[in-house]
Amino acid sequence: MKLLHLADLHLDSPFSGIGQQSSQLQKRLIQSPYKALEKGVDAAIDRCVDAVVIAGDIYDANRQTVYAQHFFINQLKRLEVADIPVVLIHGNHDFIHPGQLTPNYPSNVYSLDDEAVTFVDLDLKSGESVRFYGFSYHHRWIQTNKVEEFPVNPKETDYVVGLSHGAPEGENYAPFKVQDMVNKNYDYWALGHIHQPWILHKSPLIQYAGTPQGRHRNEVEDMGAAVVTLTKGQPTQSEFISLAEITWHHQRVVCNESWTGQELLQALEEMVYNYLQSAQATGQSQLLSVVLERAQLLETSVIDEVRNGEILEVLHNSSPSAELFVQIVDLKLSFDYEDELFEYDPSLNASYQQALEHLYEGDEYEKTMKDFFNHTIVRTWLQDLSQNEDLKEAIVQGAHDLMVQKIGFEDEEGDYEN
Ligand SMILES: [Mn+2]
Repeated sequence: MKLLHLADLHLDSPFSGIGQQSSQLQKRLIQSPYKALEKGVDAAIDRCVDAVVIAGDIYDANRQTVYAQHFFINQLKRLEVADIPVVLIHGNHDFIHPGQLTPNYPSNVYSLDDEAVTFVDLDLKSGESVRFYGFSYHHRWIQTNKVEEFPVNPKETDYVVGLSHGAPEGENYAPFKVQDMVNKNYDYWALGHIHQPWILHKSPLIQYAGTPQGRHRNEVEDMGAAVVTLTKGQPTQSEFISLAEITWHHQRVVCNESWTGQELLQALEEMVYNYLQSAQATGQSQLLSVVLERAQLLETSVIDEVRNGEILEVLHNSSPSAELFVQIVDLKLSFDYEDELFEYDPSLNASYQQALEHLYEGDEYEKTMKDFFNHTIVRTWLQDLSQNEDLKEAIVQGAHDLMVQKIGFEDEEGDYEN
Protein backbone atom coordinates (compact mmCIF):
# COMPACT_ATOMS: atom_id res chain seq x y z
CA MET A 1 0.00 0.00 0.00
CA LYS A 2 1.34 3.38 -0.99
CA LEU A 3 0.14 6.60 0.69
CA LEU A 4 0.81 10.26 0.13
CA HIS A 5 0.90 11.89 3.56
CA LEU A 6 0.19 15.63 3.42
CA ALA A 7 -0.41 17.96 6.35
CA ASP A 8 -0.63 21.63 7.27
CA LEU A 9 -1.47 23.00 3.83
CA HIS A 10 -2.59 26.30 5.38
CA LEU A 11 -4.36 27.44 2.23
CA ASP A 12 -5.54 31.02 2.64
CA SER A 13 -2.49 32.16 4.63
CA PRO A 14 -2.49 35.96 4.41
CA PHE A 15 1.29 36.60 4.75
CA SER A 16 0.29 40.01 6.07
CA GLY A 17 3.70 40.66 7.66
CA ILE A 18 5.41 40.52 4.28
CA GLY A 19 2.67 42.65 2.72
CA GLN A 20 3.92 45.68 4.63
CA GLN A 21 7.24 45.20 2.87
CA SER A 22 6.22 44.21 -0.64
CA SER A 23 2.74 43.58 -1.97
CA GLN A 24 4.19 41.84 -5.00
CA LEU A 25 6.06 39.36 -2.83
CA GLN A 26 2.94 38.91 -0.68
CA LYS A 27 0.97 37.91 -3.79
CA ARG A 28 3.57 35.32 -4.71
CA LEU A 29 3.57 33.96 -1.16
CA ILE A 30 -0.24 33.79 -0.98
CA GLN A 31 -0.20 31.64 -4.13
CA SER A 32 2.55 29.33 -2.88
CA PRO A 33 0.53 26.96 -0.63
CA TYR A 34 -1.92 26.41 -3.49
CA LYS A 35 0.88 25.60 -5.91
CA ALA A 36 2.44 23.23 -3.37
CA LEU A 37 -0.90 21.39 -3.01
CA GLU A 38 -1.23 21.17 -6.79
CA LYS A 39 2.27 19.66 -7.00
CA GLY A 40 1.33 17.21 -4.24
CA VAL A 41 -1.70 16.07 -6.25
CA ASP A 42 0.52 15.75 -9.36
CA ALA A 43 2.85 13.51 -7.33
CA ALA A 44 -0.02 11.37 -6.01
CA ILE A 45 -1.24 10.78 -9.57
CA ASP A 46 2.24 10.23 -11.09
CA ARG A 47 3.17 7.74 -8.40
CA CYS A 48 -0.19 5.95 -8.46
CA VAL A 49 -0.60 6.09 -4.68
CA ASP A 50 -3.45 4.05 -3.19
CA ALA A 51 -4.68 6.89 -1.00
CA VAL A 52 -3.88 10.44 0.12
CA VAL A 53 -4.10 11.37 3.81
CA ILE A 54 -4.23 14.99 4.99
CA ALA A 55 -3.46 15.34 8.70
CA GLY A 56 -5.21 18.63 9.47
CA ASP A 57 -4.80 22.39 8.99
CA ILE A 58 -5.95 22.30 5.39
CA TYR A 59 -6.90 25.93 5.80
CA ASP A 60 -5.16 28.62 7.77
CA ALA A 61 -8.33 29.76 9.51
CA ASN A 62 -11.61 28.19 10.55
CA ARG A 63 -13.54 30.48 8.18
CA GLN A 64 -12.31 30.03 4.67
CA THR A 65 -12.53 32.07 1.53
CA VAL A 66 -14.57 30.70 -1.35
CA TYR A 67 -11.38 30.78 -3.40
CA ALA A 68 -9.55 28.41 -1.02
CA GLN A 69 -12.49 25.99 -0.77
CA HIS A 70 -12.99 25.99 -4.52
CA PHE A 71 -9.30 25.37 -5.18
CA PHE A 72 -9.14 22.56 -2.62
CA ILE A 73 -12.23 20.83 -4.00
CA ASN A 74 -10.86 21.07 -7.54
CA GLN A 75 -7.68 19.32 -6.45
CA LEU A 76 -9.77 16.62 -4.73
CA LYS A 77 -11.67 16.17 -7.99
CA ARG A 78 -8.40 15.59 -9.85
CA LEU A 79 -7.74 12.75 -7.40
CA GLU A 80 -11.29 11.47 -7.90
CA VAL A 81 -10.70 11.25 -11.66
CA ALA A 82 -7.49 9.31 -10.94
CA ASP A 83 -9.47 6.99 -8.63
CA ILE A 84 -7.44 7.94 -5.55
CA PRO A 85 -9.33 8.15 -2.23
CA VAL A 86 -8.56 10.96 0.23
CA VAL A 87 -8.89 10.72 4.02
CA LEU A 88 -8.69 14.02 5.88
CA ILE A 89 -9.06 15.54 9.33
CA HIS A 90 -9.30 19.13 10.60
CA GLY A 91 -6.66 20.64 12.87
CA ASN A 92 -6.50 23.55 15.28
CA HIS A 93 -6.36 26.17 12.52
CA ASP A 94 -9.29 24.91 10.47
CA PHE A 95 -11.28 23.54 13.39
CA ILE A 96 -14.93 22.87 12.68
CA HIS A 97 -17.12 25.52 14.30
CA PRO A 98 -20.74 25.04 15.39
CA GLY A 99 -23.18 25.19 12.51
CA GLN A 100 -20.46 24.87 9.88
CA LEU A 101 -21.78 23.22 6.75
CA THR A 102 -19.91 20.18 5.50
CA PRO A 103 -18.47 21.01 2.09
CA ASN A 104 -19.80 19.10 -0.85
CA TYR A 105 -16.76 16.88 -1.31
CA PRO A 106 -16.37 14.58 -4.31
CA SER A 107 -17.14 10.90 -3.79
CA ASN A 108 -13.50 9.89 -3.16
CA VAL A 109 -13.21 12.02 0.00
CA TYR A 110 -13.63 10.73 3.56
CA SER A 111 -13.54 13.49 6.13
CA LEU A 112 -13.29 12.21 9.72
CA ASP A 113 -15.25 15.17 11.04
CA ASP A 114 -16.08 14.07 14.59
CA GLU A 115 -14.06 15.28 17.53
CA ALA A 116 -14.33 11.73 18.84
CA VAL A 117 -12.12 9.16 17.12
CA THR A 118 -13.94 7.56 14.18
CA PHE A 119 -12.77 5.42 11.29
CA VAL A 120 -13.30 4.59 7.65
CA ASP A 121 -12.49 1.30 5.91
CA LEU A 122 -11.28 1.35 2.32
CA ASP A 123 -10.70 -1.43 -0.18
CA LEU A 124 -7.73 -0.43 -2.27
CA LYS A 125 -7.02 -1.01 -5.96
CA SER A 126 -4.24 -3.36 -4.81
CA GLY A 127 -6.90 -5.63 -3.29
CA GLU A 128 -5.73 -4.78 0.23
CA SER A 129 -7.98 -3.32 2.90
CA VAL A 130 -7.10 -0.48 5.23
CA ARG A 131 -8.74 1.27 8.17
CA PHE A 132 -8.04 4.94 8.92
CA TYR A 133 -8.71 6.23 12.44
CA GLY A 134 -8.78 9.93 13.17
CA PHE A 135 -10.51 12.92 14.78
CA SER A 136 -11.07 16.57 13.92
CA TYR A 137 -10.77 19.65 16.10
CA HIS A 138 -14.05 21.33 17.02
CA HIS A 139 -12.21 23.77 19.25
CA ARG A 140 -9.11 25.89 18.98
CA TRP A 141 -7.48 23.67 21.56
CA ILE A 142 -7.76 20.03 22.56
CA GLN A 143 -6.17 19.47 25.94
CA THR A 144 -6.96 15.80 26.38
CA ASN A 145 -4.79 12.88 25.31
CA LYS A 146 -6.64 11.81 22.16
CA VAL A 147 -4.39 8.82 21.55
CA GLU A 148 -6.03 7.12 24.55
CA GLU A 149 -9.28 7.18 22.55
CA PHE A 150 -7.83 5.31 19.57
CA PRO A 151 -8.63 1.57 19.85
CA VAL A 152 -5.92 -1.05 19.73
CA ASN A 153 -5.65 -2.50 16.21
CA PRO A 154 -8.65 -4.89 15.96
CA LYS A 155 -7.00 -6.66 12.98
CA GLU A 156 -10.13 -6.42 10.85
CA THR A 157 -8.24 -4.98 7.86
CA ASP A 158 -4.84 -5.62 6.26
CA TYR A 159 -3.55 -2.25 7.48
CA VAL A 160 -4.47 0.33 10.08
CA VAL A 161 -3.40 3.96 9.88
CA GLY A 162 -3.87 6.62 12.59
CA LEU A 163 -4.33 10.28 11.70
CA SER A 164 -3.64 12.79 14.43
CA HIS A 165 -3.10 16.52 14.56
CA GLY A 166 -1.19 17.33 17.72
CA ALA A 167 2.10 17.81 19.51
CA PRO A 168 4.04 15.52 21.85
CA GLU A 169 4.83 18.51 24.06
CA GLY A 170 2.78 21.35 25.50
CA GLU A 171 -0.84 21.00 26.52
CA ASN A 172 -3.13 22.64 23.97
CA TYR A 173 -2.77 20.48 20.89
CA ALA A 174 -3.89 16.94 21.72
CA PRO A 175 -0.68 16.12 23.63
CA PHE A 176 0.47 12.52 23.29
CA LYS A 177 3.20 10.08 24.16
CA VAL A 178 4.85 8.25 21.29
CA GLN A 179 4.78 5.00 23.27
CA ASP A 180 0.98 5.22 23.52
CA MET A 181 0.83 5.31 19.72
CA VAL A 182 3.24 2.40 19.43
CA ASN A 183 1.03 0.39 21.81
CA LYS A 184 -1.92 0.65 19.40
CA ASN A 185 -0.19 -1.73 16.99
CA TYR A 186 -1.01 0.36 13.92
CA ASP A 187 0.98 0.17 10.70
CA TYR A 188 1.47 3.91 10.32
CA TRP A 189 0.72 7.18 12.12
CA ALA A 190 0.26 10.22 9.87
CA LEU A 191 0.76 13.30 12.03
CA GLY A 192 0.10 16.99 11.48
CA HIS A 193 0.73 20.23 13.39
CA ILE A 194 4.54 20.41 13.48
CA HIS A 195 5.61 22.09 10.26
CA GLN A 196 8.96 20.37 9.78
CA PRO A 197 9.24 16.73 8.68
CA TRP A 198 9.96 14.75 11.87
CA ILE A 199 10.22 11.01 12.45
CA LEU A 200 9.15 10.15 16.01
CA HIS A 201 9.36 6.36 15.71
CA LYS A 202 10.64 3.99 13.05
CA SER A 203 8.75 0.73 13.45
CA PRO A 204 5.89 1.33 13.25
CA LEU A 205 6.63 4.56 11.45
CA ILE A 206 5.18 7.58 13.28
CA GLN A 207 5.98 10.86 11.60
CA TYR A 208 5.12 14.43 10.73
CA ALA A 209 5.15 15.16 7.00
CA GLY A 210 5.67 18.87 7.70
CA THR A 211 4.01 21.65 5.76
CA PRO A 212 4.41 21.60 1.97
CA GLN A 213 5.14 25.34 1.96
CA GLY A 214 6.94 27.23 4.73
CA ARG A 215 4.98 30.28 5.80
CA HIS A 216 7.43 32.01 8.02
CA ARG A 217 11.11 32.79 8.22
CA ASN A 218 11.47 30.15 10.91
CA GLU A 219 10.06 27.43 8.65
CA VAL A 220 13.32 27.02 6.82
CA GLU A 221 14.74 24.87 4.03
CA ASP A 222 12.87 22.57 1.68
CA MET A 223 9.34 21.46 2.50
CA GLY A 224 7.03 18.83 1.03
CA ALA A 225 5.23 15.62 1.85
CA ALA A 226 5.94 11.93 2.50
CA VAL A 227 5.27 9.03 0.14
CA VAL A 228 4.93 6.03 2.43
CA THR A 229 5.05 2.44 1.20
CA LEU A 230 3.74 -0.26 3.53
CA THR A 231 4.41 -3.89 2.70
CA LYS A 232 3.48 -6.82 4.96
CA GLY A 233 6.53 -8.28 6.67
CA GLN A 234 8.85 -5.56 5.44
CA PRO A 235 10.07 -2.30 6.92
CA THR A 236 7.96 0.74 5.99
CA GLN A 237 9.57 2.97 3.36
CA SER A 238 9.11 6.72 3.48
CA GLU A 239 10.35 9.14 0.88
CA PHE A 240 10.35 12.92 1.24
CA ILE A 241 9.11 14.71 -1.86
CA SER A 242 9.76 18.41 -2.30
CA LEU A 243 6.66 20.57 -2.95
CA ALA A 244 7.59 24.06 -1.79
CA GLU A 245 7.48 26.86 -4.34
CA ILE A 246 9.43 29.21 -2.14
CA THR A 247 11.93 28.27 0.57
CA TRP A 248 13.11 30.32 3.54
CA HIS A 249 16.72 30.41 4.69
CA HIS A 250 18.83 31.89 7.45
CA GLN A 251 22.19 33.32 6.54
CA ARG A 252 24.87 34.93 8.68
CA VAL A 253 27.32 37.44 7.34
CA VAL A 254 30.33 38.43 9.43
CA CYS A 255 30.99 42.14 9.09
CA ASN A 256 34.31 43.49 8.04
CA GLU A 257 35.72 46.47 9.91
CA SER A 258 36.42 48.53 6.85
CA TRP A 259 33.06 48.05 5.13
CA THR A 260 31.36 51.09 3.70
CA GLY A 261 27.66 50.97 2.87
CA GLN A 262 28.63 50.18 -0.72
CA GLU A 263 30.84 47.30 0.32
CA LEU A 264 28.17 45.86 2.58
CA LEU A 265 25.74 46.06 -0.34
CA GLN A 266 28.24 44.32 -2.58
CA ALA A 267 28.75 41.50 -0.06
CA LEU A 268 24.98 41.01 0.18
CA GLU A 269 24.53 41.11 -3.59
CA GLU A 270 27.17 38.41 -4.00
CA MET A 271 25.39 36.30 -1.44
CA VAL A 272 22.06 36.74 -3.26
CA TYR A 273 23.77 35.81 -6.53
CA ASN A 274 25.04 32.55 -5.02
CA TYR A 275 21.56 31.71 -3.74
CA LEU A 276 20.19 32.42 -7.20
CA GLN A 277 22.45 29.70 -8.59
CA SER A 278 20.94 27.16 -6.20
CA ALA A 279 17.45 28.53 -6.89
CA GLN A 280 17.98 27.80 -10.56
CA ALA A 281 19.10 24.27 -9.72
CA THR A 282 16.03 23.48 -7.57
CA GLY A 283 13.45 25.66 -9.35
CA GLN A 284 12.48 27.14 -5.99
CA SER A 285 12.54 30.84 -5.17
CA GLN A 286 14.26 31.72 -1.92
CA LEU A 287 13.72 34.21 0.87
CA LEU A 288 16.60 35.05 3.13
CA SER A 289 16.76 36.26 6.72
CA VAL A 290 20.22 37.72 7.13
CA VAL A 291 22.02 38.51 10.36
CA LEU A 292 25.02 40.82 10.15
CA GLU A 293 27.32 39.51 12.85
CA ARG A 294 29.87 41.60 14.71
CA ALA A 295 27.96 44.65 13.57
CA GLN A 296 29.86 46.71 16.17
CA LEU A 297 32.69 46.78 13.62
CA LEU A 298 30.60 48.83 11.19
CA GLU A 299 30.63 52.62 11.03
CA THR A 300 27.64 54.25 12.73
CA SER A 301 26.50 55.62 9.36
CA VAL A 302 26.39 52.11 7.87
CA ILE A 303 24.52 50.81 10.92
CA ASP A 304 21.97 53.59 10.38
CA GLU A 305 21.59 52.62 6.70
CA VAL A 306 20.74 49.10 7.78
CA ARG A 307 18.37 50.26 10.53
CA ASN A 308 16.42 52.73 8.45
CA GLY A 309 15.97 50.19 5.67
CA GLU A 310 18.05 51.93 2.98
CA ILE A 311 20.21 48.88 2.34
CA LEU A 312 17.21 46.56 2.02
CA GLU A 313 15.45 49.02 -0.26
CA VAL A 314 18.38 49.07 -2.71
CA LEU A 315 18.51 45.27 -2.66
CA HIS A 316 14.77 45.02 -3.28
CA ASN A 317 15.06 46.76 -6.61
CA SER A 318 15.51 43.29 -8.02
CA SER A 319 11.95 42.44 -6.98
CA PRO A 320 10.11 39.13 -7.40
CA SER A 321 8.62 39.85 -10.81
CA ALA A 322 10.78 37.10 -12.29
CA GLU A 323 9.46 33.56 -12.08
CA LEU A 324 12.45 32.63 -9.91
CA PHE A 325 13.73 35.10 -7.37
CA VAL A 326 15.93 35.41 -4.32
CA GLN A 327 15.13 38.16 -1.87
CA ILE A 328 16.44 39.26 1.50
CA VAL A 329 13.31 39.81 3.59
CA ASP A 330 14.99 40.54 6.87
CA LEU A 331 18.31 42.20 7.64
CA LYS A 332 19.30 42.26 11.30
CA LEU A 333 22.31 43.60 13.11
CA SER A 334 23.93 41.48 15.76
CA PHE A 335 26.30 43.12 18.20
CA ASP A 336 28.10 40.15 19.68
CA TYR A 337 29.09 41.62 23.02
CA GLU A 338 27.55 38.95 25.14
CA ASP A 339 29.79 36.21 23.73
CA GLU A 340 32.42 37.48 26.10
CA LEU A 341 30.08 38.11 29.01
CA PHE A 342 30.92 35.16 31.21
CA GLU A 343 34.29 34.12 29.84
CA TYR A 344 35.89 34.62 33.26
CA ASP A 345 33.48 32.19 34.93
CA PRO A 346 32.81 28.88 33.13
CA SER A 347 30.06 27.69 35.49
CA LEU A 348 28.20 31.00 35.26
CA ASN A 349 28.59 30.85 31.49
CA ALA A 350 27.22 27.29 31.41
CA SER A 351 24.12 28.20 33.40
CA TYR A 352 23.61 31.30 31.26
CA GLN A 353 23.77 29.18 28.11
CA GLN A 354 21.38 26.69 29.66
CA ALA A 355 18.92 29.45 30.50
CA LEU A 356 19.13 30.73 26.92
CA GLU A 357 18.51 27.26 25.53
CA HIS A 358 15.51 26.86 27.80
CA LEU A 359 14.19 30.23 26.70
CA TYR A 360 14.48 29.53 22.98
CA GLU A 361 13.70 25.81 22.80
CA GLY A 362 11.66 24.91 25.87
CA ASP A 363 7.97 25.54 26.39
CA GLU A 364 8.61 28.52 28.66
CA TYR A 365 6.85 30.87 26.23
CA GLU A 366 3.70 28.74 26.04
CA LYS A 367 3.67 28.32 29.83
CA THR A 368 4.17 32.00 30.54
CA MET A 369 1.63 33.22 27.98
CA LYS A 370 -1.02 30.57 28.64
CA ASP A 371 -3.23 32.60 30.97
CA PHE A 372 -3.05 35.57 28.65
CA PHE A 373 -3.95 33.58 25.53
CA ASN A 374 -6.73 31.80 27.41
CA HIS A 375 -8.27 35.05 28.62
CA THR A 376 -11.80 35.49 27.26
CA ILE A 377 -11.14 38.92 25.75
CA VAL A 378 -7.95 37.80 24.04
CA ARG A 379 -9.61 34.66 22.72
CA THR A 380 -12.56 36.60 21.39
CA TRP A 381 -10.82 39.55 19.83
CA LEU A 382 -7.29 38.41 19.07
CA GLN A 383 -8.00 34.92 17.87
CA ASP A 384 -4.74 33.87 16.30
CA LEU A 385 -2.39 35.54 18.74
CA SER A 386 -1.14 32.28 20.25
CA GLN A 387 0.00 31.22 16.78
CA ASN A 388 1.71 34.49 15.95
CA GLU A 389 5.36 33.63 15.44
CA ASP A 390 6.44 37.27 15.15
CA LEU A 391 4.93 38.01 18.53
CA LYS A 392 6.64 34.97 20.01
CA GLU A 393 9.98 35.98 18.59
CA ALA A 394 9.65 39.54 19.84
CA ILE A 395 8.68 38.42 23.35
CA VAL A 396 11.38 35.77 23.62
CA GLN A 397 13.96 38.23 22.30
CA GLY A 398 12.74 40.80 24.80
CA ALA A 399 13.09 38.27 27.62
CA HIS A 400 16.61 37.51 26.45
CA ASP A 401 17.54 41.20 26.40
CA LEU A 402 16.08 41.70 29.84
CA MET A 403 18.04 38.75 31.17
CA VAL A 404 21.32 40.16 29.92
CA GLN A 405 20.50 43.58 31.32
CA LYS A 406 19.39 42.29 34.71
CA ILE A 407 22.57 40.34 35.17
CA GLY A 408 24.31 43.67 34.92
CA PHE A 409 25.94 43.66 31.55
CA GLU A 410 23.76 46.22 29.97
CA ASP A 411 25.38 47.71 26.93
CA GLU A 412 25.70 51.45 27.22
CA GLU A 413 23.75 52.05 24.04
CA GLY A 414 21.16 49.60 25.32
CA ASP A 415 20.72 48.00 21.89
CA TYR A 416 23.36 45.34 21.45
CA GLU A 417 21.02 43.50 19.13
CA ASN A 418 18.39 44.95 16.88
MN1 LIG B 1 -0.42 23.83 11.13
